[in-house]
Amino acid sequence: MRTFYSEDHRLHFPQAELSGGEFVTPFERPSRVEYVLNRLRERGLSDIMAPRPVDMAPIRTLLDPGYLCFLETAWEEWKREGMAGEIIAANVPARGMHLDRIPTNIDGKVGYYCHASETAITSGTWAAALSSAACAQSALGHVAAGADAAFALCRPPGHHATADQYGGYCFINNAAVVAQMFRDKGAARVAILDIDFHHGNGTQNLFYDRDDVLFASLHGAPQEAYPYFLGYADETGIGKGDGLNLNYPMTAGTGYGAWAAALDDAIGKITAWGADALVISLGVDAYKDDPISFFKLDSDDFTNAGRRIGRMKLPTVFCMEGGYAIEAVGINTVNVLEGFKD
Ligand code: SP5
Ligand code: ZN
Repeated sequence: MRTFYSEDHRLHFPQAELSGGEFVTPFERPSRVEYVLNRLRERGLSDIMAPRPVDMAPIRTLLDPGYLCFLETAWEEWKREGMAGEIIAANVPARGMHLDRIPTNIDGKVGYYCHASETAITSGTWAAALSSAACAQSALGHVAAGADAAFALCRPPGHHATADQYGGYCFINNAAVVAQMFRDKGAARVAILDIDFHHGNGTQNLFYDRDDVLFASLHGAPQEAYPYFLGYADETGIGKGDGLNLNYPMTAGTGYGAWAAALDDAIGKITAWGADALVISLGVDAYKDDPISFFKLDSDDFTNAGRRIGRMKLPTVFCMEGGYAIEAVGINTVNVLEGFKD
């Protein structure tokens, strides 16, 4: 399986994440990707290519123009206002306030376009987010040209980003862009299966009312886990999208038995629906030692999960999402890819 990877991800390296009231080195850090690259090479998956330049057209189709303009210019504006540190949201529109009036002040704009203050923007964030999307697009191109599957080693990740909000370490929803491009290239029904520990709120949101893209997510229950305000089982889609949003929230301590049962249920529904292309939001933070998550998967379980996904025999693009137990991120990610190929 070919991997698409851009070293430009390194341009996104904020120094600070607000976690438990402290500034810590962000969990989502550049070295994550180095562990995955090393493991790919160690296992002989050494077909690793740089992506083609990003294609803005599908990104503009899916995302809000004001949001894209904000991401492109935020750092410059922030600095122009004389802000000393990285961009961190401090004021967000809350209950009882206007949700649709965009401030002119950069601090206000940041709050408008952000949903989670753990995610900082720094000078290279936009360039890195574009390189991440470029990896996803090239992986899609490779599969559209006939490959069974491809792996986009995306960083920063994407599944928490909506049409007009960043957060959860995500800026451009790479998996959603791939799904849209599968559609544009003629796939009638595209399924997105999100196995990251966190609910893929951005992806759900982008396709909630659509009947051409099914979204299924296995994640920590929102009562207990970020993103807290979306991801309940009763969110099933709306309008013609009704029935095509499948949430599998699971409680703290969930192990592979219950997790794999949810995975099989999602796979069964994707198959029954008749998907002709598949996008995997490949987070490995369901791992037992992940520092910010609470499922209990072992490394071997990721191989088994990959095998189950592979049995669908669909053209598949894997987009890297989360996973923060850094040394194990490479092993667990590559285990999914190897299981898929078996
Ligand atoms: C792509 C992805 O996996 N995003 C995850 C975003 C998680 N945001 C919340 C982080 C909360 C960190 N608090 C950690 C406390 C550790 N004791
Ligand atoms: Zn995650």
